[in-house]
Amino acid sequence: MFTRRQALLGAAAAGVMVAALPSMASAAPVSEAEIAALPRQKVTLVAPPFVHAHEQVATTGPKVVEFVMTIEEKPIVIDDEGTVLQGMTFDGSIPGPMMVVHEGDYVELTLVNPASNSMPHNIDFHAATGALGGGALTLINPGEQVKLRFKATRSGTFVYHCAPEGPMIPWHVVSGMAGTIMVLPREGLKNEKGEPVGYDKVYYIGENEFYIPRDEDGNFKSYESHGDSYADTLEVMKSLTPTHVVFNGAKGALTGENAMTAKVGETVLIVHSQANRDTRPHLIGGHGDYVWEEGKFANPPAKDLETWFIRGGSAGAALYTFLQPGVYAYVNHNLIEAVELGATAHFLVEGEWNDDLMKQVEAPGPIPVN
Ligand SMILES: [Cu+2]
Repeated sequence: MFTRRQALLGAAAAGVMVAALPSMASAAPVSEAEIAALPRQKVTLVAPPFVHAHEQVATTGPKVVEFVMTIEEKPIVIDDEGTVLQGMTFDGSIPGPMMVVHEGDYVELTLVNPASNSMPHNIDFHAATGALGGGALTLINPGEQVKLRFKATRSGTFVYHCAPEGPMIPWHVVSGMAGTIMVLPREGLKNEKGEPVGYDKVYYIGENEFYIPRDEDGNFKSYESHGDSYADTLEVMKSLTPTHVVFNGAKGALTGENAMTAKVGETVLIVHSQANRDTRPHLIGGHGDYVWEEGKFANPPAKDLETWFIRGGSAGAALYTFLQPGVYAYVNHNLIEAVELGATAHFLVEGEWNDDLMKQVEAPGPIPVN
C-alpha cells in the first residue's frame, strides 16, 4: 500500500534533488562537541494565548533551548452547548504552547506520550530542516518519549503539528495537535527600513476548525473514545465544512472575561496560526501597523493592513500599537466563521479616548423635521 507518508517522503526526496544550490540557511556544520559546549536554557512552556518570558534581542550567543511537551488525549468542551471534541493536544492546550528562540539557537524538545494515551504521535516542525520536520524521528507510542534537536536556521513564526501517518495526519491536526514556534532574529524585529521594532506584549492565537459529527436529528454526537469517533469524524472532515472555527480551542476561549488585555500606547505582537486551513485575521477598529503575513522576519513587514492572510499550514505575526481604549473584536473576517462558528477574540484596552481620532459629533436622535 502506498501510504500518505511514503508520498510525503517521495516529495521530500524530490525536494532534495532540486535543492542543490547553497542557501543562506546552509553553513558549515557545527560539531557535536561544539554544540555540547553551548550554554543551555530550560524553558517552561505556558498555555496560549500567553507566551513564556523571552528576550526580544539576544544578549548572548547561540544556545540550546530545552523544552518538554507532554501529549494529552482528552475530551474537550468546545462551545456553550457542551459539544465535546475528542481532543488531542500538545501539553494539554489547543493550540499547543508557543516556543520562542533566536535564529541560530538549537531547539531540544523532549516529547512525552504517556501510557494513558491510546495512539502514536510525533511532531513536524515547519521551522526544522530534514526528516519530515522531525516527524520521521519522533514517532512515539503510548508509554514512550523521544528527544529531538534541531537548529533554528530561519527566523519567523512557524507551525508545528502532529503528522503520524495517512488519514491520522489531518485527524490529529484538526483534533488540536498544532502549535507555533517563533524564531526571532538575534537582533530582534525590524521594520521595512531596517529600524528596530519591539513589543510590550505578545499573544499567541491558534485558530482551529473542528468537524463534529451529528446524529439523525442534527445534534452533535459525543463518543466514548477517540477510536469510536474516528470514522464519523473522518466523514465530516472530507466534507471540508467545519462545524466550529475557533480561537484557542473553544468558542469564547478569548472573549469576555477571557479577553486579552492591553493599554493605550502599548505595542502588541499578535501571532496567529492555522495549521490546516486559510484564514484572514482582522482587528475591528484597529490595524496591523506591521504585518509579517507569512510570518518570516527576513522579509520586510507590510504596513497599515486592515486584514491579513494566514495560509493554512503557517503562522503570521502582526504588530499593533493600540491608540484607543475599549473592547476590540479580533476576528477571522469570514464573518460567518467569526460570528456563527466561533472565530472571535476580544482585546480589552484601557486608556484615554482620543477625540481627534474619533468622536461622536452628534448622538443618535430623531431626524429633524423642517
Ligand atoms: Cu498525534
